[in-house]
Amino acid sequence: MINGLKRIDNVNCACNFALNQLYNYDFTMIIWSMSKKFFITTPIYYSNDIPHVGHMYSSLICDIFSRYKRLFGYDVKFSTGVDENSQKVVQKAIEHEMDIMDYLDMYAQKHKETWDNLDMSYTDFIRTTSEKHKAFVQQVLQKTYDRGDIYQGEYEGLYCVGCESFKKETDLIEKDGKLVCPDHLKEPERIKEKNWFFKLSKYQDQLVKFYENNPGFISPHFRFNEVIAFVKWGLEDFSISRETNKFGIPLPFDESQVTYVRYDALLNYLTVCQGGDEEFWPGIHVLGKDIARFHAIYWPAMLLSAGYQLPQKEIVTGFFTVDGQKMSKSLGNTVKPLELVEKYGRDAAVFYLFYDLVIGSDGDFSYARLEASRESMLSAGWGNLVSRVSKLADKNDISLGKKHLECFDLCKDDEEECLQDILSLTPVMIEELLETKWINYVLQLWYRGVQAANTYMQNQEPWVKLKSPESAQEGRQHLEFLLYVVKQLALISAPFLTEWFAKIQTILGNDLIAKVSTRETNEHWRQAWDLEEFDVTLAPDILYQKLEPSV
Ligand code: ME8
Repeated sequence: MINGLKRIDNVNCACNFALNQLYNYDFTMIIWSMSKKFFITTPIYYSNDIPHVGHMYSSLICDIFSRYKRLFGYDVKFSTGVDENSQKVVQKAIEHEMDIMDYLDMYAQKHKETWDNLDMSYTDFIRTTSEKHKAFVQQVLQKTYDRGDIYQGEYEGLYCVGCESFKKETDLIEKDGKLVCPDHLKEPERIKEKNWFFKLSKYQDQLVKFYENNPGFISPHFRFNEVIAFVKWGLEDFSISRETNKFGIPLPFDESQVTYVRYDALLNYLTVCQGGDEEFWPGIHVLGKDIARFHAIYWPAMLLSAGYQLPQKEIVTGFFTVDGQKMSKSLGNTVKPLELVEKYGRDAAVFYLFYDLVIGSDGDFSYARLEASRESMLSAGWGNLVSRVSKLADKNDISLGKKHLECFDLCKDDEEECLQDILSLTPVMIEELLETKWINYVLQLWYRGVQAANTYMQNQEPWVKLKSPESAQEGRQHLEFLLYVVKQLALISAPFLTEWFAKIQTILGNDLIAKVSTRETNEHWRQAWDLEEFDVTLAPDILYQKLEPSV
């Protein structure tokens, strides 16, 4: 027994890949479950363009966790937003001959529209030009200054606007005889100005101690090791203000300078908790590997200085290429979320991203694999199962779904045994799987269940049994059982296949199942999960239209 959570000791697990490593507990994750508040954040994205599929991926991780957590009874706060006090955003506005605030308003709106079209269940959308954020940042700056952790110095160095950070020559690569930023392939600007600095070096030992005491702080673990090695190598203080830029938040102790993205952006995570939501902090951050040091070193040090608790966990995602190439505007291969949704549907895009790409590793986004997974796994696998079961049951006037135990006993081959394991899961076990094994794993387990259910249907042939009076009763039992299986699989899929889950709610026509929502904390999902016998008023429908062949 761990803190009241039942260990899954007696699961008869035929499905090796699924459950046999549950004992590799990630204790920090389990600790989240003890509080009934759950707070998760995306990075705030630069508002100089519309979001691309990399942004969509980070945001979806938060969305899926949030939806599951609501089902498990948590009060969820999921925040996202835009990073606006940025030199590159200002430069873009000038290039477009637009007023800076008009430009920022336009992109904030486009970001919101993208997330709304993707049905993201965020609760907070922060803009760092908001008065609330500015006031909070100034308050933290003053606290940090009063502690003696901010001092004035002269900075001379190279600044990459694309990265919004200072660079050392050793960070650069050679291109056409010039030293350029490896990510933006542009020469950084040489800057000499008076800046205010944050005493990062003062926190080196405290950070190392914190990492040692919180081995689950960063996932995946190899990123954690990179961060620790970097900190042990020695930390340098970093500049938090700019003298020459005027777009940012004025320092309360020196109005001639503004603080900007490198300092203010991180504070967005606390701004959203001010004014009533303080108890949600500390939260969990999802972020890309490009900003891992920023989040895992600068941010905890800033919090230590200002006297706040450190984040619970940081989930660092890898980067993906597109059909083997770096995703970039100049190559014209940027994958736009709204185009994906329009062509393939939201749920097919989500399923592909989490079935094919492992959180934390670099991966390759492939249109061909997305199409294949949509057609063969979702359409021919899940869609076919729901459609065949509901049509056949409807045709034979079946109005009940039931967990017939005798049907369990018929599951003989390996695949069908996997179905038994999935049907034996409890909500607590699903929550543990999600937290220890993550979304990819739950998705894969779910898909094994879909395959197993199709195999069961194929082996038992209820449509044949229904035709003869001697076996008709057995045929009806199979269909009632399969309706129960469809219900359980649909409930597992509710947080990631949101559109299709809504369709299945209509197809099944049961009052309690119809009430399940992943957008608000409610008990209906647990109650629906526990239903072993339930009425249905079937309204069969097609889940997935076949895609037009691509040209
Ligand atoms: O860095 N593959 O904003 P940003 C996967 N404003 N994910 C990707 C990706 C790729 N190829 N490219 C980007 C910023 N991402 C700052 C953050 S937070 C306080 C400030 C994702 O618009 C990934 O999550 O450049 C990465 O961290 C984020 O987009 C960077 O977004």
